[in-house]
Amino acid sequence: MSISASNVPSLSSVTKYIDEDEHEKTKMALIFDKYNHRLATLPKERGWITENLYMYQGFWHQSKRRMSFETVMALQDTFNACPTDIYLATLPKSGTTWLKAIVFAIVNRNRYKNDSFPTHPLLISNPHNCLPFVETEIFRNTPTYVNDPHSPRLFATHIPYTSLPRSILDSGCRLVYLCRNPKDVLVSMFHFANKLRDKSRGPMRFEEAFELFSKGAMPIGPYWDHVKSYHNVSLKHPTKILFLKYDDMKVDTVNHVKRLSTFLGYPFTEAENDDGAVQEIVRMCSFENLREVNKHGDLREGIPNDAFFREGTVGDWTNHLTSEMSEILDQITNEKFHGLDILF
Ligand code: PAP
Repeated sequence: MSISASNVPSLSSVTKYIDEDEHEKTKMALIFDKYNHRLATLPKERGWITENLYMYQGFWHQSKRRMSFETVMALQDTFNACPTDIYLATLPKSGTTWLKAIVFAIVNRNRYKNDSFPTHPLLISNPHNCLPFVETEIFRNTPTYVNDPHSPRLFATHIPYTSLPRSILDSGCRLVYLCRNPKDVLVSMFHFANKLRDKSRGPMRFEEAFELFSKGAMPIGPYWDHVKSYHNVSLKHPTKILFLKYDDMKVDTVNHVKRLSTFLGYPFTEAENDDGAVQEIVRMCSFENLREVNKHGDLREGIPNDAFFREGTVGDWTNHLTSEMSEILDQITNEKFHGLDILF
């Protein structure tokens, strides 16, 4: 399968979206049917949002969802990367939405330079619509916003490095990895799961989330293995893989936007620096601004736009974890990240 970049974003006719929805449903059904027989062979664990998680290639995945082991298998079998692609990789709840917004804004800044409020895509739509996941794009007929044919294709992914489609690994394209303090990831995932979980299962208790997280069983976890999979390669290929931390980005967003723009090959000119172009991107992609834009509507069935904007802070874990829970996670993190320069 090859996913090509679409042209100018247009909020076109309703008919197109109805067709697109039908196309997606059919394609999802085909992919699930093709790979679902593997389910019986995979280790199983209690799920956060869906009933179960299944271990594929050392990581826990949902089944029959856009983010699922079936999707990973389909991508591994069919996805064609281009050397000019840019990938943003994260474990869920590590700042994906924020990073998508920033990278979309950096790469497309000249394209929307003269647009007045509110025509910039980030001022009218969820960052997830502006920069798609490969996992969701695989089902689409016409790719979402993306870029013009002269820009690189921008994709995000939650897939661990070791399970990425071969063509991404071989293409030599650039990749940004963003990680976040495990305790804040746990808290963020806990709230997200309770928003999206099937009501018949009742709310998840924090103690249960903690227990599952600690043993690695969260969607696309274990947390530590996911982070390490990208950290290892970022050390070997620093010009191709940029390893960032949400916590650092919150402290100094301006310098991170500059660093990202240089890494991606879109450095700010002196004139742009003088004009405050960096600060403008920081402001547009701020938690407060994106939350305001996304306070209504749904991203897709059952996922409200506002589910991606909760607190947007560092350290909310102190309001959820007991000191004993905190110590247990510290101990696991120290062991798993021993000798690595990954500190929070
Ligand atoms: P995803 O992987 O499912 O797309 P992701 O965007 O990684 O989710 O995580 C959402 C978290 O990022 C939320 O954290 P919280 O639950 O601790 O609040 C959300 O608030 C935070 N977030 C979203 N947008 C921003 C932003 N612009 N700046 C900082 N944090 C943000």
